[in-house]
Amino acid sequence: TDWHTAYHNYESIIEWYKHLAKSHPSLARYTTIGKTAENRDMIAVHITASKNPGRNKMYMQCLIHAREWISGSVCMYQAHMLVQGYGNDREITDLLNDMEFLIVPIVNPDGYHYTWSHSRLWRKNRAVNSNSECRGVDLNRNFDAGWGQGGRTSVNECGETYHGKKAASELEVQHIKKYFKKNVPIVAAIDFHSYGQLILRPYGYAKRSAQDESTFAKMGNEMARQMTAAYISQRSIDLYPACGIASDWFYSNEVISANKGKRPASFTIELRDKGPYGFLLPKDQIMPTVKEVKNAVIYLAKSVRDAP
Ligand code: 0X9
Ligand code: ZN
Repeated sequence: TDWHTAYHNYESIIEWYKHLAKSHPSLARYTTIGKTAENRDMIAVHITASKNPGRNKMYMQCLIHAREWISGSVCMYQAHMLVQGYGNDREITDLLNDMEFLIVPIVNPDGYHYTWSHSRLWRKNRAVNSNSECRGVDLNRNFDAGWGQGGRTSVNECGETYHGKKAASELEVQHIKKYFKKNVPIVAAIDFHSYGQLILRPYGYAKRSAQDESTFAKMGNEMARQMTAAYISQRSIDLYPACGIASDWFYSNEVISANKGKRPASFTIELRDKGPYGFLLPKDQIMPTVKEVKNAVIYLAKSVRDAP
């Protein structure tokens, strides 16, 4: 549809999700999960046809990095395809009958707003840092998963990857953590970024392999295969080491113990492209990108649902 051939600002995206929930009351539920420093809402949308999705919950988040606009399009399209597919598409109907999809479409509202109003290539949130002129914390360095342990991260407030004063110092990270733990058990999680066309699995901060390495490798490889354009599946750290990232936290002991011992399949997906346009991905690549992601999402959902 027309909606998925352009990028949309913070306010339009929020209105779109409100409308989605309103027009599909039996499938979609809109909630707010907290406020940002600039008083914007962080929202979540839950999509299911089941009264009791039990252990089958899959989480997706978008726009933790403000400038990665295609990520926002991907969450919107997945929500759209799920509600439209129910009753029309056999596979999606089956999925929604026993699974719940939890979507946080804009993890970084203040940063995203800033990319529309002031600076297209802003990455971090817009926190005021004490003792510095420079604003913003990289939310994908602020989670407590190896926080502050080096790799591609910055202790400098002015850096693009500034990790914050301490782990989970940022409101956005606090809200995501609280929300995630409140909604356990969650069996799969995807954090959407751009760019590079990569399917990344834990860990990002540690050289050791995840306990589920062989399962995650298989899932990652299959997601890559499901996507029509060339995506590469690898461990996060083999791209470069980075600590405090969201997808490592989704796979952390803190989550696993809240999750009754169940370890979520957790991925970071770097969307299109491989460089020519980078963060400024042209509108005509929105549809092909969101559709290839749909195949990966459906595959991962089925594979965690059917897991023993
Ligand atoms: O650096 C990041 O936060 C992610 N890449 S981005 O260009 N979207 O900023 C990748 C994080 C993946 N984890 C590791 N490479 N360790
Ligand atoms: Zn990113």
